Amino acid sequence: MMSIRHLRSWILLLFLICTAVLNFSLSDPDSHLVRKKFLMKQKVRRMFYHAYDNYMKYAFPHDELKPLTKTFTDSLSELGNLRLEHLPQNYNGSALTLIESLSSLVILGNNTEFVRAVLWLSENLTFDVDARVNLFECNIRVLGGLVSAHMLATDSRNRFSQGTYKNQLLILAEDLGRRFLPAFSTPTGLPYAWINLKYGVMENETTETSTSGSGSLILEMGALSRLTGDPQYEAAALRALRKLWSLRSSLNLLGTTLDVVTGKWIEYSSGIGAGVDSFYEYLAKAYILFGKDEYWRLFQSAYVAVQKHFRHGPWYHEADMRTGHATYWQLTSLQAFWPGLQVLVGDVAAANSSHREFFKVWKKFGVLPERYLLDHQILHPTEKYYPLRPELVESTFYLYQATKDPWYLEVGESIANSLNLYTKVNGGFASVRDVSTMVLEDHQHSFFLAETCKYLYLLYDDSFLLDQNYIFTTEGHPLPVLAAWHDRLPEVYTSNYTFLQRSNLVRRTSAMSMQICPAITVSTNNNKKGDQKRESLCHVADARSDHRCLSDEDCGVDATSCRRRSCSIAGYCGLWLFV
Ligand code: DMJ
Repeated sequence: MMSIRHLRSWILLLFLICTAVLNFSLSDPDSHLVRKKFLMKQKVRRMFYHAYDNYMKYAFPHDELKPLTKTFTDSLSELGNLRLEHLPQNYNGSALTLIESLSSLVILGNNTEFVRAVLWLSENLTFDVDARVNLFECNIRVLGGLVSAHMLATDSRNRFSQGTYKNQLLILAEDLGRRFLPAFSTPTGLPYAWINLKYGVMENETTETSTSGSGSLILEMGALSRLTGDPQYEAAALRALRKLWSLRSSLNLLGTTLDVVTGKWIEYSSGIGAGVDSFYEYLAKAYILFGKDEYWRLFQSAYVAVQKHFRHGPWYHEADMRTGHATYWQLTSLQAFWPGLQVLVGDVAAANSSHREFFKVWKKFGVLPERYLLDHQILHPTEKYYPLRPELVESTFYLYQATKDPWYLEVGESIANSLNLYTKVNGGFASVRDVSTMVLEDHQHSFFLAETCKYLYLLYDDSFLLDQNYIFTTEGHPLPVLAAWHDRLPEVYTSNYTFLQRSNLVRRTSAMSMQICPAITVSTNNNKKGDQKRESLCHVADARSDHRCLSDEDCGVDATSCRRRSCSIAGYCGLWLFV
């Protein structure tokens, strides 16, 4: 038996060792970072469960939580339905927030709850409901949520006990996908924006749709086709995307809204925000997921046109697709996803400079207002709200993946602190109705769980990304990049892998690193010596090799910051006259 004196000495020794270890770790910047990440990850985990548990308690199986009154809203038919038309009579929700939470539960490592949720959905979810829904919203939230969760349920990690999972989520996803198809029966192949899940396209349905609504369905519908072996979903989405691209202007710009029957543009002004955003995003991500050169070509032309015509320093204004002339000088909170997309294509410097400006506006108000008038530096008179959107933290996550600059961890911390300070209430997280007063609104949007919390968490713990490369849909649902789905894997990515040797295991530092496009070599002539290295996709080389120019158009875009190059009076391309 150990004497009391001996025990005391052991305790003292243990105490001294712990203090020494703690002192050492506090003075070591690396372990300071590890500790910070750990604490932040715990904080974000608490945020997610505060939102999730309250949803499950007060709203499930309805669509979304009303956190102030601790009730629910069956909002699937309200998404994108600003005038709240044709709301269903007998619709009791589709557990929207639960579907949106599935992939986040996996990323947070909660397989037990994931399995419970999947089994509940398998037994209870039906799409045979008389509800008119927005095709785009239903695609990114419900179809995307189901397809992604199906892939997570069937990956090598065996989350289910033997035989319990029998592709139930895929069966539900296919049922939903089939209900989408009548929307595509238009003369142009562009889908109607609205579809009744039970009855198809309704009589006298509006023929107006948006660029993002009709042109960014390819990830979810493509994945559905690959998983089911039924090509019609991918074919419908691709046909719509090609048609949309064929309607671009001579400047390679698209408008915001158009008619699905005539294919005529309705709103010629557009930017990178509402109504257009995910169109660009899906061209790049479709290339990453499926490896088709066509997506890359389209993306490259579209991206360069955006950089040329919308970009003004770190900001992006809106412009008329026909002339490229600026229309609205506004920051919209949806635009904040753009730096994240830029990271994916290697344009990190430009991403960083825009991200900093968005964050300045976040700091100014405490959250990001929906619309901010850049020319007057004031809030838009009516769109002063912040509905818990994820875009800024999404870009912060991508930038941290690309740079590992700890400053982005601080940005994430500041975002999390604001969310806790201004939007956390007893019954969940509430949207902000007016960022100038911080008056709240009784709504916790499902994307808060699908995206905001997920990207915040991944910023501090990206272990989910270590063994598998994923792309995230526009709603934050991960889809694995698989050689079997990809036209060019593995050779297209192998040279860019970053490896880390860890106890005999060769692992990538992060699977996201595979997606960052390296400098691209462009052949300027048949002779190899003429090859030029471009810093990124953003760089448009001078049209003429002697750098002489007749107009600004001849001068391309500078890669480092994507500044537009201009033609001097003397007829030479240069940055000294950039706009
Ligand atoms: C989400 O539904 C998606 O991120 C979509 O692409 C844009 N809007 C919301 C979040 O703000």
